[in-house]
Amino acid sequence: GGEAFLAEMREKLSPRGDLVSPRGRELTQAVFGKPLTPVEVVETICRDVQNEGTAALLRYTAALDRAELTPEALRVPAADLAEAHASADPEFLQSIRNIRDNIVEFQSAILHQDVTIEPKPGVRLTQRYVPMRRVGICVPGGAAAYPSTVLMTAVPAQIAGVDEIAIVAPPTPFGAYNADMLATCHELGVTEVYRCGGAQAVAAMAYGCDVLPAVDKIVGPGNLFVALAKKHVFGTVDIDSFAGPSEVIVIADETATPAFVAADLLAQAEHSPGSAILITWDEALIESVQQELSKQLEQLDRSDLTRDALADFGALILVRDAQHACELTDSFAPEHLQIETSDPEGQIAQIRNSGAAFLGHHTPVALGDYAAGPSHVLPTGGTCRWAAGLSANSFLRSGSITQFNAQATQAIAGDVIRLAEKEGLTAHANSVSIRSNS
Ligand code: HSO
Ligand code: ZN
Repeated sequence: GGEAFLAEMREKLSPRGDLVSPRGRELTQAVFGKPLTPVEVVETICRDVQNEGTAALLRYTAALDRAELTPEALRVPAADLAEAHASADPEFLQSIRNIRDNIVEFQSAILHQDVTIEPKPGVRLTQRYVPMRRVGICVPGGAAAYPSTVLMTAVPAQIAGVDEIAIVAPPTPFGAYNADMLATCHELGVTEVYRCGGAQAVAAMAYGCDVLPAVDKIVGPGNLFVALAKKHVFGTVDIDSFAGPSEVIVIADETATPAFVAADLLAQAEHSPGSAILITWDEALIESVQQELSKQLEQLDRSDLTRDALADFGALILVRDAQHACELTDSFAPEHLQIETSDPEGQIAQIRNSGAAFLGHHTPVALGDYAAGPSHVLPTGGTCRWAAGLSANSFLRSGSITQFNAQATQAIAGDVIRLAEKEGLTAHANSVSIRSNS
């Protein structure tokens, strides 16, 4: 049934760093002199960038991204950012400002606030949140340009109060040479943008080099190599998540509009690879959605890629009832969940696991991708069982602050000393008794 099918789909969607594809064999043979798995490629690149800095970053940018850059050309000049902004479509810039306002409003509202309690006289306990000093953001530039990713990562970091934000984007027309992406950076006041991508950019941000000072945390989407590199450098820096292809589960019933449901599935498949799964207990809906899919596919710019993604990672699943739909969804733990039924609130209450949920007939995922306010950087691959989507809080770290006065220390001394003695740590015990006996 559905359970086994979805488990198989999970498997198929999970990023594999341990396999050499035919194309990978050819490419790694040419660049590294022998066939390497993606994990081996990333380990090699990260080690070289750590040891050699800028020289290795430039070498891999030339070999893998086919861009011969000087050290000076790695950073996008301020004049280029200003120029992209000056020549941008005013309506585009107005949309960027509107969206930024939406993100600011939501992210400010959810930002953690310091908490202080005085549980006993003379005891002050605080959990405080401090922004990270410097963060790095990966913006993709392979298959499409993503000014929206700049918004959905940089604005939450700004709301958190991060001092320095560095953006890396591959030196491509969809990446660091994309005027819309650069104009968005300028509009948001992001001045540090670098023309590099892939594992080499992640390594440069983690270890730092002459042209690109090290960051404290690396966030943002990317291909398999970016994801593996983030995993590799985790521990030296923090990362947001290990991300795979984008996914949606749409739960729909007889109240759903087939054309809407099909449009939502296609929007996800368009990410190619993107996984789009419909779960319904209305048999007629499967049929009508199928018809809409074929009809709408014809009209899409990326119809071939989208059709392939649907064939590989798409599914229309018929279940017994709403409860069955919720159980299946929960076990799949989708990045995006869309509920187009008569009772979306009732169903979301039954589902623990989803990265981001979109309720009702008028809330396509695209609203969240582009404009609503929560970030579109979300846990994929079932990791929303334990990971959260990116938010302003992702750029804070918490720390505790404890302060006791003499009386309060005296009052708690007996318990501390008893435990310290149990552990055989007499210096610990002494550091308390020396105060409480005086
Ligand atoms: N759905 C993607 C984000 C995105 N969609 C960007 C369009 N542009 C991952 O949540
Ligand atoms: Zn999307």
